[in-house]
Amino acid sequence: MELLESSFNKLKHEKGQILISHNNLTKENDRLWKIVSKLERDCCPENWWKHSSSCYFISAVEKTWNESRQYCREKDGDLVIINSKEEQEFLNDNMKEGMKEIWIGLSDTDTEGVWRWVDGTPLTGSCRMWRMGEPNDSDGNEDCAVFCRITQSSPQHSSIRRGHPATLQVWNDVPCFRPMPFICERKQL
Ligand code: 2F8
Ligand code: CA
Repeated sequence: MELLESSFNKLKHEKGQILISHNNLTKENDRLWKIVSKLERDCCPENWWKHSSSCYFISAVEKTWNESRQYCREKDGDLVIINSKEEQEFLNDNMKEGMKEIWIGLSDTDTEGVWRWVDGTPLTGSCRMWRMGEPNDSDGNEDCAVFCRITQSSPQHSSIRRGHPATLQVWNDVPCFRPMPFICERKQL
């Protein structure tokens, strides 16, 4: 009887210890999840750039517009949506030397002449940055938009560097099936 009682007390004590450990581990688990979720909010994946509240990826390979979009979506992003001239300048500055044209998340595939971003929002007045004469749907076959990188030899280059009002009118419509590099954007949580 005494032996049973002593075993019971021992087990009761062990149960208490286990409950305390369990509580401590639960607290530690919560603390670590908070760190993980902060890191997910603040960090971008490897080879992506953080800017403002987004992560950006500029591809080295070339794909059609649809394939590019699929690639970005597989990485929890989409082709880039450009909301400001400042974002446009950031992208231009981060494109690699030698890159001329690069896909952005803008197309008029659904309705000719109605340009929409990949999230379905229509292209609005203040942020339309078409090159002069574009979009022209050349040969009736241009439904996807590219960003034409401004280089030192571009006519816009000197005025940008002198800090003139933005002359970043650099979008063009081209055939969606052309292989091009592309820019993905992933909004941070
Ligand atoms: O490659 C298609 C592209 O060809 C020309 O630009 C190099 C056209 N520009 C003009 O006609 C001024 C683009 O509109 C056309 O998309
Ligand atoms: Ca065009």
